[in-house]
This record gives sequence, structure tokens and C-alpha cells, in this order.
Amino acid sequence: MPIKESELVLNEDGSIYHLHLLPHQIADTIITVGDPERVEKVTKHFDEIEVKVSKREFHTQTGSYKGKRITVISTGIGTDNIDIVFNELDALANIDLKTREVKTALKKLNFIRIGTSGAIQKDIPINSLIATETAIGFDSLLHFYKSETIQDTKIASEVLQQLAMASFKARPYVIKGSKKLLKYFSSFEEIKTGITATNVGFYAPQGRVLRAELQDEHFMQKLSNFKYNKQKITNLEMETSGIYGMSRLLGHRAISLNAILANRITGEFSKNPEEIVNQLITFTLDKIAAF
Ligand code: R1P
Repeated sequence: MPIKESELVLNEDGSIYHLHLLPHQIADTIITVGDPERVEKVTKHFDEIEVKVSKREFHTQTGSYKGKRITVISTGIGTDNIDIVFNELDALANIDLKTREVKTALKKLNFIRIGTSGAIQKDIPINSLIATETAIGFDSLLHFYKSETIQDTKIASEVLQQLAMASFKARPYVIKGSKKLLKYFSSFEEIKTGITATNVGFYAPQGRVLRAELQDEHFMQKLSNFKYNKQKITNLEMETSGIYGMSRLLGHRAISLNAILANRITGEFSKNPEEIVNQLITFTLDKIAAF
């Protein structure tokens, strides 16, 4: 059955609704970044750029780095955008947009997030780089998909218990990243691995107070104290759980690499955020080219 026009929405030129891309414009290796301005910071290292398309916060460039074809796309902030970006990129790869039928031979894409994040352990210094082994989602994206089989419910129920989450009405979910990509990226000494918590905002959802009071003033401390098999939550950001969830659901591989710009326990913020993000960009590009 062809997918209806209201469900798989295409623009007049046949491109996919929000990303405004055509199937031939994306590579099998895709770097996602939050900030649209970060796209050029990645592609300035490319040998050549063949595609540049922008719509809303979704800026895309496809080109090659040391001979490897790579797409770089900005997701903007939050897992709500991840839902759009991952469904639409998957549609470009795995749905025939002309017949509106799912293809019989499905493509497996490799996703690498180059992001920024705050550490919630004292011993994770600012300017370090973390690859997420396990993502804990405090957002609700995955609960709208049939996703029980890909979730680690053991860790999720530990989170509920140790964080006494009842008052938030949140139902955390836990998803592992691609074993293959994690093994590869964590084999380099620049990278530490960790558990990343993803939440729906930058302020109260990450325990920050400016003027509005927190529902639970101990939320950050509880996150920081959380332990599962001697592992602690290393860092906090806003996209990784969605990226890991959607990739697993759609049969792709994903790894989230984050430059640690803040340490929420010591109260420090990087003096050279641009430099550390650039280091993560060049590191990632070189490793992708050699993969
Ligand atoms: C918040 O400032 C944003 O920065 C982090 C968070 O996840 C959130 O998107 O990541 P990016 O720098 O990749 O956007």
C-alpha cells in the first residue's frame, strides 16, 4: 500500500517535507550537529561540497572528506526535531518517494552526532570528549513508538527508583548506542565513554535556576549520584536518547560524541568552546574517513 500524501509529505519538487532534500542528496554516513552554524565548521574541511540545502533549522551539506562521501545536517535543539530529521532521512534512504512504497532492500545508515554537553561528574573535565554508550531519555519521544524491545527496562526502572521521579510524571527510557561504532570510536585515547542523560530543556530539566523555581531542587544531585553496575551518568544534553532510539527503531547505527563545555558540579564553563568543538570535528572526520 502506498503511504498517503498526508503521512509522507513531499514538496512540489518531490523533496521530503521539512528537510527539503531529494534521495540522491544524502550519503550513507551522516553527521548530525545541533547548531546550524556548525555544519559549515565541519564541511570547511571537505575536499568538495556537492549539496547545500537549508530549510528552517535543518541545514544540510553533502560532500566528501578524504574521498569519503558524508552528509552533515543540523537538527536544531531537542528530541522533537530528532523525530523529524531521522524519519525524513530514513524515508529518503528506504522509501521510494515516487511509488510511496517501502523499498525491499533496506539501507543501514551510520549516524554520528557531533554535539556539546555538560558533565555532571567532578572528574570529567571541561574540554574532554565523551562517546555515549547508553542514553537515558527523560523526553517522551520513544514512548510514542512501539519500542519496548529496544529499550533497556532494567536501567530505566533503576533510574525511576533512584531519582524518585514520580513527582515529574516522566517515564525515562534507556537505549544503547551502536556497539560497532562505540567500539571503534572509544578505541582512541581522546575519547571517554559514558552514560548520557537527555532532557527536554536547558534550564529546569537540567537543574538550572535563573528565576523559575525547580520542582525538585535535588534533581541534578540525584542524577549525579545515580549508579548502575558501578557506572555513573557522565553528561547531560538534549538529543542523544532520540538519536539512539530512532536509529535502533529504523535499523541504523548511531554514536553520539560530545565535547564537554560545562562541568555542572564544579561550575566551570570552557574558555575555548570553539576550539574544543573544532577538535572534535577534525577527530571525527579523520576517524570516519578511516572507518
Ligand atoms: C543547548 O545549548 C544545545 O547544545 C547541546 C544540547 O544538546 C542542545 O542542543 O548540543 P548541540 O551543541 O549539539 O546543539
